[in-house]
Amino acid sequence: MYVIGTSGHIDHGKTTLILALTGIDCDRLPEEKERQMTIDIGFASMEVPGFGEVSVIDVPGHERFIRNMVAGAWGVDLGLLVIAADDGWMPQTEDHFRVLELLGVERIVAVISKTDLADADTIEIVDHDVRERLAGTAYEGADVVRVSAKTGEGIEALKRAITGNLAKLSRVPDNDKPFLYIDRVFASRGYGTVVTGTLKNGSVAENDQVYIQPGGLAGRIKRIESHHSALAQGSPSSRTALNLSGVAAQELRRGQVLYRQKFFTETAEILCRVRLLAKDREIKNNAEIEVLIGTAGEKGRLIRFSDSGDRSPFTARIKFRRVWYSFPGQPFVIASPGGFRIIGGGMVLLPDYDPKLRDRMKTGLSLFRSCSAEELAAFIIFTRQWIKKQELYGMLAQSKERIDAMLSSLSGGGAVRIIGEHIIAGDAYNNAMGAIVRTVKDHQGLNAREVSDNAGIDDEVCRLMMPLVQESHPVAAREGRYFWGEGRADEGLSEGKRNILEEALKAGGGGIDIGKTPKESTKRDVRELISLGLLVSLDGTIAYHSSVYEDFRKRIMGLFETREKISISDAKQITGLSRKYLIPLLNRIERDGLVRRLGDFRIKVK
Ligand SMILES: Nc1nc2c(ncn2[C@@H]2O[C@H](COP(=O)(O)OP(=O)(O)O)[C@@H](O)[C@H]2O)c(=O)[nH]1
Ligand SMILES: [Mg+2]
Repeated sequence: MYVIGTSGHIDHGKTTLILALTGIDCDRLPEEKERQMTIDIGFASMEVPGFGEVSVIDVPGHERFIRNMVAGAWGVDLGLLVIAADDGWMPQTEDHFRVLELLGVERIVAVISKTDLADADTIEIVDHDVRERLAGTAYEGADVVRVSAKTGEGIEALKRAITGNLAKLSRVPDNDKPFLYIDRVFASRGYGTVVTGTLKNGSVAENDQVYIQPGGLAGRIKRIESHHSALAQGSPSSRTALNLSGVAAQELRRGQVLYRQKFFTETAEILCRVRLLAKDREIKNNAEIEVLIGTAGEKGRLIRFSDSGDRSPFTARIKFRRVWYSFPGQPFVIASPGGFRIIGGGMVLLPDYDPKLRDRMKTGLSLFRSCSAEELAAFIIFTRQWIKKQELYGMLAQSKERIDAMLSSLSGGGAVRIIGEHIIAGDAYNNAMGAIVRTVKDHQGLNAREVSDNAGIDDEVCRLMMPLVQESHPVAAREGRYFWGEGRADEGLSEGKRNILEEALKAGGGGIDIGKTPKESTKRDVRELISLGLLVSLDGTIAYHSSVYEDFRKRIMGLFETREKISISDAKQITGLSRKYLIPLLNRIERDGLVRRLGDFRIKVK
């Protein structure tokens, strides 16, 4: 489902246009009737062929009601930017247009309204002006439709443009993490507490347990309505009314966010990307601002993060007066305190600004090109250096599957390493590896905890990395304590051992067969070389030089780039080994935990 929303200067005919499109008068408040002016957001819906019932939101154009305008415009999929033919593009048209862009509204249709009040030449000039203003923005080339709500001229053409533009929208994301910013609260006689809002990012069902912040409230969904029909399930991107049990209407208000599973971070300070509307909307460092996000608004101070000069966009911290809730990638609008003037807007990069990570953040900013979800994930992992998968799932608005896909793409590019349930930034992994190796070298016989303390690395990460350290370095483990071996292959080994290594290297895939060696001392040397990690034992008797083993292992694991599972003959082809060596080699790779058997095939262990 999709949500359409109007925007534009006051008196340009937005509310009248919605009446003409839907038959619904959105100016429902007595004060709105009296002053003939939209003060609060209004709601309607229309049947669009092929799309069913589409929600329509009307917003106030008056600059005094910016908060309400943003509360209506967030979550809109298709914007109708209304420009009166007799008045042209006005300051509020410009502001609203920029707000749509800042909030990431995907498409717009520009509507030249009140064509009955202007002559053909004037309409032509306005049309030309509108197209020119759209050029070079996210909405370049948007449809421009001329209508008169009074005569009905152009209304059918507008309906067709709406259908055409809805068809071009990308699919509404369903990340199974639904949320709804509350815009209205009722205490209904028959039902109890009812909240309304635009449902995004997932579906909700009857009986779902939901949480509401700020306030730390929890409730259960008793009944779901959309456009006055009861539904068993609420779908994303539609106006939704939720009848809740377990929360009283008095505890609820516009600006609270309702969600099912946690991915909003409670925060008093964020790191964000800020874009100013225009040069004259400069924000002084440390200035008081008001941040409008969803239907919420909160005051705070904006502090420039890096010396980006006067250029916009720039990176900044926002310190809020009170804690509130956000997620990476969430768009917002910045207004002057009191919400009288729109200054700019931006996007949350990190919902929990931590001064200790300042240097990592600074360096990590270079990861951003388009501020995609994947870049945001990479940035979080980079600044934290490591994070548990579970924590990342609870921080991002994407589904677990999407996050896993992003992680595998990031790990494919080397930006992150995934070890079990941990995700480690690529550079942090290398540094940790270096620190562990230095520590083990300098202090013989430390246990894992002591290694992590000495290396200054998280205990759990260190424990996870030890087997990987051992794989690539001569580190032996005895009874939970780590020992640096006699050195690398080229250092300090006895002549006998060096000869064995040389022989093993020359033998390549033939390896060396301990069973064929009569000499006890050679057998002992081989066993020691194995414990140093310089030789790799395939089975009881065959051992490979570690670099030979590495080479075969890489070739075999490389097969998984083009297939899900590999057969013996696949492995045979890529290694050129006979079964005699190939089977023990595959068994060794299996013991290393990289593959497992599935019938006659080997599949990759994730
Ligand atoms: N002549 C004419 N007047 C219109 C038209 N559309 C709206 N109006 C009038 O313009 C005024 C403002 O309209 P309204 O819909 O409240 O504008 P909004 O502030 O953008 O919502 C009202 O008096 C409307 O009757 C139109 O197409 N033709
Ligand atoms: Mg209006």
